[in-house]
Amino acid sequence: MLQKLEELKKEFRASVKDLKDQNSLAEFKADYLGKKGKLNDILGGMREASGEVRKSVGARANEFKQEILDTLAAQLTKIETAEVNAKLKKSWQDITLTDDVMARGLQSAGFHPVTIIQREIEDIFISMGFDILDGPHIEDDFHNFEALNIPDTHPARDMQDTFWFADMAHLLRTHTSTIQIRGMEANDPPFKFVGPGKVFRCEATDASHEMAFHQLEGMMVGKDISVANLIYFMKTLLSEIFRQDMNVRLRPGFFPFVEPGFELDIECLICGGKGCKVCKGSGWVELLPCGMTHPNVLRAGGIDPNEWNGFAFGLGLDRLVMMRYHIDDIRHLHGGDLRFVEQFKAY
Ligand code: FA5
Repeated sequence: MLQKLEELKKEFRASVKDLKDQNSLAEFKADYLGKKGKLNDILGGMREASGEVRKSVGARANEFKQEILDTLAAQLTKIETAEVNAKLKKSWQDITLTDDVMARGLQSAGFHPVTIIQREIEDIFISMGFDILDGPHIEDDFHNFEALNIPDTHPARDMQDTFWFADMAHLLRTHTSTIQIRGMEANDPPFKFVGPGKVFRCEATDASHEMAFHQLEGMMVGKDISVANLIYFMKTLLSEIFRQDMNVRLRPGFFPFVEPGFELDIECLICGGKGCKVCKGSGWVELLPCGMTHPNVLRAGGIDPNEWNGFAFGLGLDRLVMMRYHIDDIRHLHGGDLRFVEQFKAY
């Protein structure tokens, strides 16, 4: 048995070097160590052997088994390394050569048109002494509705289709008017600020409606603020942004958080007022709802309405961007098509 074992060892050592891939390695292992393999074949005679022989053959056989396992493991590493090297050799790249992308040159990143216009508007308001405020996307009922004079039972809640969280106490803010409340909570009057940001509504999309879009809120609180102040700031904003004569119209608008409330529309610049899918054939685009802050809202923000008053507005930022760049479908703005966004590099 010992002699057979030695012969098998020799045979193993001679042939293991020739194994070139993982499959033949696995077959080889089964051939030597499998149930019906060569080693067991030799050890089959152990039953009839004396205790002394069993002991010495058993010990040698175990050593040999370990040698087989170690050698195959080392061989496997060799084969794997050779396979990886072969792959690398095939797919190597000369990075000193120009490929298609490199030949076109590195592309410099630009700004999204909503960001461009948002920053321009922020600059306009900063130059008029306004602060810039922010607010959370996830809001509570109080900041989105209650404090804005929209109690639980108020029909105006249906005007804005809301994404509620399962607890029915939190929601994705439906408008940036939440920033009015946060601004009042954080500041003592007099103050004036604008607050841009994303808002969310559960509504069907079309050429001028998105589910996630941008607004820019504005609020001014002081002594004896009037509608004339409000109109002055709205006019300044529009003339700075469009730098052209604009046809605008002011009409009454209902929002529970302002009294009186207005809708400031601009003549549609896509069709020049003739009527198109953006303005739904009316020739006018709803852009800038605004009004004088309702006393209940000031009270909810901790401000005494007998001493202070103010105005607020909520600009539809995406629609302003569409008018400024003559974009005829709001869905281009958030479609993620780089060819679209790349056209707006400036800021
Ligand atoms: C509001 O959200 C009020 N919070 C605005 C406000 C603020 C009024 C302060 C008074 C004082 P409204 O739901 O109309 O109002 O939205 C304001 C603007 O956002 C609209 O004029 C429009 O330009 C834009 N807008 C509304 N819904 C969408 C939409 N689905 N997609 C894109 N823009 C929209």
